[in-house]
Amino acid sequence: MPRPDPAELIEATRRGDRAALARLLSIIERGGEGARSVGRACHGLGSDAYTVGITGAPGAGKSTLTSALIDLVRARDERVAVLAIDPSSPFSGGAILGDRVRMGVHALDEGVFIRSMATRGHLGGLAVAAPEAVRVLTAAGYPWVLLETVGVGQVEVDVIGQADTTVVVVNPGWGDAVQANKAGLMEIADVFVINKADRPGADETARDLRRMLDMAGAETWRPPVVCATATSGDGVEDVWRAVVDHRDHLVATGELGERHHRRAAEEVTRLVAARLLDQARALTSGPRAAELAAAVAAGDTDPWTAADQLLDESQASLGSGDAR
Ligand SMILES: Nc1nc2c(ncn2[C@@H]2O[C@H](COP(=O)(O)OP(=O)(O)O)[C@@H](O)[C@H]2O)c(=O)[nH]1
Ligand SMILES: [Mg+2]
Repeated sequence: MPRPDPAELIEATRRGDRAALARLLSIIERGGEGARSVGRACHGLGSDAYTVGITGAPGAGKSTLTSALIDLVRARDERVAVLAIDPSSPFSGGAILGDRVRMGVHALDEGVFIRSMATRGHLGGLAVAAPEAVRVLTAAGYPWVLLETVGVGQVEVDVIGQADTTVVVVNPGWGDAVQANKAGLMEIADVFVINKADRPGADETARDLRRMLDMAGAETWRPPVVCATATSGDGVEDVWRAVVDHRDHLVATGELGERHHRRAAEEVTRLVAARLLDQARALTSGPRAAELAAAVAAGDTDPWTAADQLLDESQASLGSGDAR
């Protein structure tokens, strides 16, 4: 198969070619120069998709809720894309496979695009890839992008922090609320959903959560706590209404623009950090680095001096025009 030209793929994507869209996302996932050129070419195409992050512990019902939300958005005749983000497991991961099966009901709907994304294999890879993927989906004309991710670690919190509205899904029982708090999800939640409200204890959990929010103090937006049963669809309308209310709030207060500005700054920072890390790896893998490491090991010099020396020498060679 000939190597696809990103510009052609983007054009095809904008005509509604889903296979081309899938290929663009694969390029994004692989990272490197290919991802960069796709990102550049997509930038500024289409009006921004509104991104809704859906996070919570494994098994909380994120995929089921996402699927129910897709139904709702489709009933309003709007198109929607879903990125199921799994930083830990490759495509063979059981959870993602399960999601595919569950979301299979939407597979034949042209207005729905569902994609799983795995890590690029390096720290922060997904945090870099996610906004690029959203950019591609924006170019493809999806007004809504749902990001499903397990809210367990810093990478996940970073990814979800890029959503316009973040929905944190917990289940009845005090443990979940405490867990969400510990995982740092409390600060990033714009909407709380107590899913599996068909089980006992949902009202108590809602009360506990509201109390925790009260203690968190005054913000311009107080995250609503919504009870839902994703499997039956009960309360899913309320979840979507809370999301739309939050969006309206962000627009009315100008916060949406501020969030975009902050995210743009963070994206630039991440890109700079990634480049510098590449440079650091190159710098520390050469013969000179090995020589200095040997000197540190032998006790002839200390690691700080060695690092300074390596950096100074690379600066000097940059100055003399040796390197790029
Ligand atoms: N009783 C009940 N079970 C639910 C509800 N929502 C999801 N589940 C079940 O919980 C399990 C995990 O759901 P899933 O959507 O895969 O969770 P995820 O890991 O957060 O994506 C599945 O067996 C679902 O059928 C609900 O509202 N009530
Ligand atoms: Mg899931």
